[in-house]
Amino acid sequence: MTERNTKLKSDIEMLERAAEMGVSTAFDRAAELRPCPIGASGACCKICAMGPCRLTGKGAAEKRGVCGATLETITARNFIRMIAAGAAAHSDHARVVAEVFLATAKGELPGYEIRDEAKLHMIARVFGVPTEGRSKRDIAIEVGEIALGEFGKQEGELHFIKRAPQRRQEVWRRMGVVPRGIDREIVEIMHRTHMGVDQDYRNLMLQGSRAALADGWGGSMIATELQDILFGTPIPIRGQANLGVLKEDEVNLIVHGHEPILSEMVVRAARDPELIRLAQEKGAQGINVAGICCTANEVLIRHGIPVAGNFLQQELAIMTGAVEAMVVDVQCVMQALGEIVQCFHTDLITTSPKAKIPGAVHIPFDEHDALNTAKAIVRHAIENYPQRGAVHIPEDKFDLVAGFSHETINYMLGGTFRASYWPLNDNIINGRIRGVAGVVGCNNARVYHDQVHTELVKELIANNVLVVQTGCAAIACAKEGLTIPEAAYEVAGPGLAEVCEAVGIPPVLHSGSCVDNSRILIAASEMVDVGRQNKSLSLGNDISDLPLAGAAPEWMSEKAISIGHYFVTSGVFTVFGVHWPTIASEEFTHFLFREYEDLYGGMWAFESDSNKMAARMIDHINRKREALGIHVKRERVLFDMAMRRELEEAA
Ligand code: SF4
Ligand code: MSK
Repeated sequence: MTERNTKLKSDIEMLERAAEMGVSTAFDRAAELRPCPIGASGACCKICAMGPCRLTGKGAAEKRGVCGATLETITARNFIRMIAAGAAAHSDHARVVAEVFLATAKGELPGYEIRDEAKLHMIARVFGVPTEGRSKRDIAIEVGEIALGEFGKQEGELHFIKRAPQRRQEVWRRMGVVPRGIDREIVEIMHRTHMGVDQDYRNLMLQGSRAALADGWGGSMIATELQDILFGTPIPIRGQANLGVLKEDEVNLIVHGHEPILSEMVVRAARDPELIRLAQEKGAQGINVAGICCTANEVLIRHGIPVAGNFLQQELAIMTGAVEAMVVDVQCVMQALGEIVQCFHTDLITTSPKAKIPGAVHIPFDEHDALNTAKAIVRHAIENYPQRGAVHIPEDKFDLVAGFSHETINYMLGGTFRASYWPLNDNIINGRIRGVAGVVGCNNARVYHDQVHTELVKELIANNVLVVQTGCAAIACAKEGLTIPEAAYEVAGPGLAEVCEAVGIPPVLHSGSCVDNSRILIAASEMVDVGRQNKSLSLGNDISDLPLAGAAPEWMSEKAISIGHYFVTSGVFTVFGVHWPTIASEEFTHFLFREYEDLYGGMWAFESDSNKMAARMIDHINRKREALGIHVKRERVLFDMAMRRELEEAA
């Protein structure tokens, strides 16, 4: 086997098996199929039949498409179409959650329930829904109706915009980018980028920003909050990650995709005593549910379900020969799975009317009969167990701790009675923690699997930067042992290690799935709010004042561009790896990389090398510290467990 883009032992074992069997994986196809340099740079326009127009070569900046479109217009149109697709994916996921939420509130979906009443009340307050003396049902119905209304709203502002710091809201209003309704902003991108409409890159980017904000502070946030109310707000939970979580003597059922509406029910169905008995009758010891991609994160943070792998391991999980069924819904599911399963007894089960794959068995997921549909899926997997052939499961699996929702971080830092971010601000001000970084996003077969994530994160925590993670990035670091408290002593800098030890958290906090990036927005807003309440703990008046940076080192999906852009537009310096999709236009790229900071306080950057990426993020954090006047370490007593107890006793 020639070298492939991975150094992970378990990947290599599976790739060797694939080579022996003549099975092609994304690692092989990436080696065989060169990416198109024109498309990758954003210089190709194919939005009308006079094209595709490719503005390449020397003097490309002076060239025009057949219609006269410039390189700036073409790169900007391509870029905001990525935002539209990413925002649509997150938001269509959120719409399903809102529909299920509302139907649950009305008592129409017996399998689901309103679990987190405290969060229901909190969201009701944000929506302006009265709670006093009202039943849970009535409050939930009104919350559900408002949430669902956010998608088709034509005027006004999205409700969750109010959760951002006042100063940030003013920036958005000044720029005219406050989203009106989620669907409207996505549709308007598709209209503006149609042939012959908006041909001014600055104007195109206003709509790109509005749609990205409709994702982060709209669709994604609605998905996160309503999922928490339905399935429980995550608290720290132990788990394991990597292909080694698959079991040789149990029925292995993998859940893959994004929406917990399905996976929650599969997890519940797999615990059904009757089905466990059936599995035993078929010769298995039990039923092992494991996850891939963001569905894995959803069931990990709420149930501790093991993670079989991240994006680039979906095919490798099938290659073990130990998977009876892989059940998928939407997003990040490779079409190749439909072919690979033909070499094994594994069934690929699609469940969404929006996502069918040749080679898969389709079992439509019916929310009205959710548990029974999930049981049918589990039964299908069990029936498949006796068909298993030769199995090879890599041994490697790693312990992890996940479930750091914004509420949990609040509680862990501040304690029961005074849950607050103020100890975090305090430790940033006293210099023990240099700043905070959100490292998120996908894997990409064009770079070494997980390596940019893990190297970047190790460098950041060694420099006392607390890292918050979601998505496949979080799984990458879990597999490197960075999401357990012990990582603080082994890898983190002394200041961060001290705080982690005092509070009892890992230096890398796994916060959930891709839609849960909205948790990072709320955490950042809270850090600003703490300073509003207590000036001595102030880290500025806006998210853009915080010593905070973001990165998606191995991004591949359009959702990552939407996420990156809502972070930038929210005031966060954000670095992406792999390649930069507008690089063909110096002028447009300069707009995103430089001028955006003047407009929004946050800007984009590109860096493929993990060390240089870390250096740029740390430089940015240092600049913010300097602007806040906290760059010189101020000696303060560490807010430790004893002090927390004292505070709680006094409260
Ligand atoms: Fe070419 Fe203009 Fe058509 Fe794009 S819109 S394909 S640049 S003619
Ligand atoms: S699953 S979007 S590969 S993070 Fe959310 Fe992973 Fe990226 Fe999909």
